[in-house]
Amino acid sequence: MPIHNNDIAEIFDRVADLLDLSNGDQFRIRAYRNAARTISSLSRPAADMVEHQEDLTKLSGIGKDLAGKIKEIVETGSLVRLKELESQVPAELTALMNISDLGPRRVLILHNKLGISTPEELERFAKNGEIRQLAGFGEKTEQKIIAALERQASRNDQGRVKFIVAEQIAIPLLNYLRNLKGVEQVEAAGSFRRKGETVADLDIVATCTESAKMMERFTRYEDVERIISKGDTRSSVALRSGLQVDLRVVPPASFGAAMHYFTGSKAHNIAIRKLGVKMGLKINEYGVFRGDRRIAGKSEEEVYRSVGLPYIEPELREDRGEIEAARENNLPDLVELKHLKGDLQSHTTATDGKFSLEDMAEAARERGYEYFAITDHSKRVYMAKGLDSRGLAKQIKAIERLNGKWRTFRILKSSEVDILEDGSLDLPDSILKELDLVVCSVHYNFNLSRKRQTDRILRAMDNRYFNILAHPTGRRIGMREPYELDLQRILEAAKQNRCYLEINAQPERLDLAAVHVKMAKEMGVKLAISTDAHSIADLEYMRFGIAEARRGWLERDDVLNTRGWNQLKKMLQRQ
Ligand code: DGT
Ligand code: CA
Ligand code: CA
Ligand code: ZN
Repeated sequence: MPIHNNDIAEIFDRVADLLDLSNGDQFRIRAYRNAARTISSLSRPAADMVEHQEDLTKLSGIGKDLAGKIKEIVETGSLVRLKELESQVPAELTALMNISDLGPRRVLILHNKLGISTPEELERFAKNGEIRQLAGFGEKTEQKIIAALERQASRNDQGRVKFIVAEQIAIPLLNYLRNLKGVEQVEAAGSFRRKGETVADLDIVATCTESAKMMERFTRYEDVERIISKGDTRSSVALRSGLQVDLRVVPPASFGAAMHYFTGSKAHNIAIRKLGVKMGLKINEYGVFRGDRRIAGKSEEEVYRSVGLPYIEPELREDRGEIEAARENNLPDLVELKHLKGDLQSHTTATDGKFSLEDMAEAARERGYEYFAITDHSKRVYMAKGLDSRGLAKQIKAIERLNGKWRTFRILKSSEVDILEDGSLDLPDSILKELDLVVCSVHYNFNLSRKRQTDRILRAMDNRYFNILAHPTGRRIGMREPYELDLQRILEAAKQNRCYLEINAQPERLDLAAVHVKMAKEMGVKLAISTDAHSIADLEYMRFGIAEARRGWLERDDVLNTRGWNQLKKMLQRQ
């Protein structure tokens, strides 16, 4: 395996970290860090220099000792000094240092003050809001820690990342590229543009007057760990996060064709190409051709027009009927974020949320919502300190008091009631009848057979106060498979009982998934899009729910919470 400059830099940085953790000499620590910086910004491989026996001490910040260590790394692939240190410092703490933004000093503080030594412990303390209370660790740091932990957890074995992770990586990269000299258009294509639940790699299409220079700058982007290939019009890199990025620079006359081609999906492309063949057209990433003549390619609209179709939104491009619908001029007019009038699932400090009732409500109001359901957990969910009837009654009182404050906004009295194993609800009707809205969900006994799981939920739906089935399949992307369930029967029962299902917008849930969303629509069951927010920041998740809804063909009218309160209220009355 060739030793990249980055590998050497990483080893030096790690030595510095470990020296820091063990209270090492600050001078040595700085020397290692400087050396790491020097090596990582070398324009040619240090391995080459070693091979040609060049004098490494000519490099800034590299003395005899460090030159010897570089040689050692290049020749053996590792460093004895690093191994020594790794055996001296608590091994588990080094795992914490790999979590972004946690330098050795902070790891030591976390270890000494809170006894944290594993990522699991770190997550627990972060989620409990205990880290922000340490000196020098504000709430921002805590949120960063949680995000970093989730980024790690979300990378499943096929190397796909959740959409939100891809987004965090893609947006700064796109901005970086857009600011380069000569760059005209830069857009993400591929599964990322289709808002796939997970993304394997990023595909970027650009036009630029100086394409070779753009490639040069692209491959030097600070997050690049490895250059996989580099050419004048196409390059691929692997980022530190593990995500691969493909960049293609195309002539402006081909931009639309390239966007269409690289947005995919592959199945959609093939279907469009077939349509073209029937009309005597050749369609590829350079354009639409009749013989040798390019008849379209500048924009995607042109490409679609050339085969007699209106523009098809990226979220629909899965060859699941969109081409037929386009041909019949019957494409859905997809729901948008701005259509939503409220959020129908959220939690507060009364259970496992991070903000008070007042703060959550105020944040929802500031988003322009007309209503906002507070759905704290019920008592069975003891991990979240779920509320019993008395606790909920108290919250109802508090909500009624607060609701007096506003004219154009209201908090909906609600609960996320646990569906018990036998299908009964975790709270009695006597309290459910006091609520504006009852959201029900499964949190335990995931392993029941398909029949028992289905019967359990059907029975719950028989309760006349049941309104919305939340996170209906229980999946967590890359972490937990959905439980066994006959969704068809659930949807039939929902339709019959005037119940609804949820699209939970949490980026690792997205539950219902798009194909099931489409199934619900076809069966005439309306869906709620809810963030299940546990903090104010989580209210932002709504756009992921909207993306899933759009991937499932939903229009404004198919979504429960696009309605104003007066209409919604009627829809929540079962008889
Ligand atoms: P991913 O990366 O697995 O999350 O999903 P995509 O859809 O981004 O797939 P990717 O990166 O392999 O390819 C990007 C797009 O390029 C894909 O959506 C459609 C197009 N494409 C790739 N291979 C083919 C192919 O063999 N035929 C056609 N027609 N299009 C292809
Ligand atoms: Ca891709
Ligand atoms: Ca790709
Ligand atoms: Zn829940």
